Amino acid sequence: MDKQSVLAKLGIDTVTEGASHGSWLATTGPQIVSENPATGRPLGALAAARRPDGQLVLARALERFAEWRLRPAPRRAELVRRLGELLRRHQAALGELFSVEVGKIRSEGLAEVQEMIDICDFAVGLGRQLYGLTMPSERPRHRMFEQWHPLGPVGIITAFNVPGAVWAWNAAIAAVCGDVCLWKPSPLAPLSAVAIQELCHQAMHAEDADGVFCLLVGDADVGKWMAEEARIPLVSFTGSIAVGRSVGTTVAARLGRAILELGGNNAVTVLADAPLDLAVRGITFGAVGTTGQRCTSTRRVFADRRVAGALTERLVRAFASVRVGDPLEEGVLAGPLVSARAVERYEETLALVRQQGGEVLVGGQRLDRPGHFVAPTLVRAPRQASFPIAWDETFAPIVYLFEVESLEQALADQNAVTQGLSSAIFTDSLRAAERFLSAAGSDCGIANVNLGTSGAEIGGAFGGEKDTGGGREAGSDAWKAYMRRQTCTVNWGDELPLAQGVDFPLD
Ligand code: UN1
Repeated sequence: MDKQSVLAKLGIDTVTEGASHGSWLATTGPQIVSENPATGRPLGALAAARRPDGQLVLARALERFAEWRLRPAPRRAELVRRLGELLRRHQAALGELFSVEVGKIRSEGLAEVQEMIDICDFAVGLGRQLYGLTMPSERPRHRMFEQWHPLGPVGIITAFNVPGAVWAWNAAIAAVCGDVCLWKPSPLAPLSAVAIQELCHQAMHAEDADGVFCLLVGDADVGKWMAEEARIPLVSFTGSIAVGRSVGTTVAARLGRAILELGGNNAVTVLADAPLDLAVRGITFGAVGTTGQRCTSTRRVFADRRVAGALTERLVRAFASVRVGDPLEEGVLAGPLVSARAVERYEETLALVRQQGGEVLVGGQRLDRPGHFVAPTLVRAPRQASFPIAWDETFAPIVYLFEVESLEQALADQNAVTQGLSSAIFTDSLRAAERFLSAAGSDCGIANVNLGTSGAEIGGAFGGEKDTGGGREAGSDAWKAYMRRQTCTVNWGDELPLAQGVDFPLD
């Protein structure tokens, strides 16, 4: 698929600028080149935004915020509904652009746009559900309640692997909550961000809402500025644990808020009574989907020794049957990794796997063709305690298969790592499933029974514990992070009774 035709379908002639507050700004930073990972060839280039561009965009966003926060939430939601409509209209073209720019297969590109549409729909409904509670006051003739107000500009920093949906989880909710957004996408996916920003312009301009959605395509320094900038009360960061730790501490030092969605090291436990068909499909999709580059991708499998042999055999067959190739080609299930560096990391990881006693059962090498292709890889691993490589997340389709004696051992090993994003168990035992979901079970933000670790729906709150950062985005009550809570008490009587019965006589 030629880039020109994908962008043309989205109504974009040329891409040159990397920043927008509703209109494009002439940025002057170094060139950011977007590359098609399936060919290694450039797709386009634009001038990066720098700190001064950020300052300018923030100033305009703050002006918009002063007005936007006073529009009724259902009216704000109406504009998010329009954005959802535009995403529906351009679903195929935008999905293709995701495929061309980051290498996900067509179905996953389309699904990502679907996820953006879904969160817009969710946010539209939320526009009439930003509920606060009313509490009984202990004082006579007093009314006590809480209300939720818009927070201000939200900094959204996203990763290459989900070039649109993670922005949408944050931006659609933030906009309905009355906030304005400054988005720094991954420099590996700038064209996708530009295309989405263009749709934002179309949704917002006619209703005089430019500046609700702003874009800053820049390098790490722009992200650092967002973390430091006191006028950005909330920074939502998706990326590595190392960078997230630095963003989190920088934001905390100025007493700002951060939503951190960092690395996972997601495990599937397969018990002896597991429905094996489901387990094989769930593990294979979890490992190979998005070429192993989701934060929810399956990295570790703990198989009860009674079923390990049969499971291994079936996984070897499933992995070997996965067609790797051009992500837009029919029948291909795994596209390329995102960059040459990602292929190097895959190879470095496999060298350590072999050094540490892992046995590659299928895959284990890069493919001899242009672009950044690698084979989905299944590794038979020794005990996790003596296999340190399994404690780190490698963003590639590599799965470690461990044999365990019991559910207890699987749980202990699953939870032993520092990350805590997603987890799953395959079993027909109600008691085992409930044990897994109990307070003494999986310690992850996501815990599934008889389905894999990846592919969460937007209706739930998404995020994880421990080094995954503790943030929650998307559905459930994640919206509360994007607003400020105000507790209010109104005295409608003629006296001033004090709480807790304090007596304070004044003549
Ligand atoms: C991510 O990789 O950062 O649950 C998010 C999933 C997707 C989101 C992935 N809905 O796999």
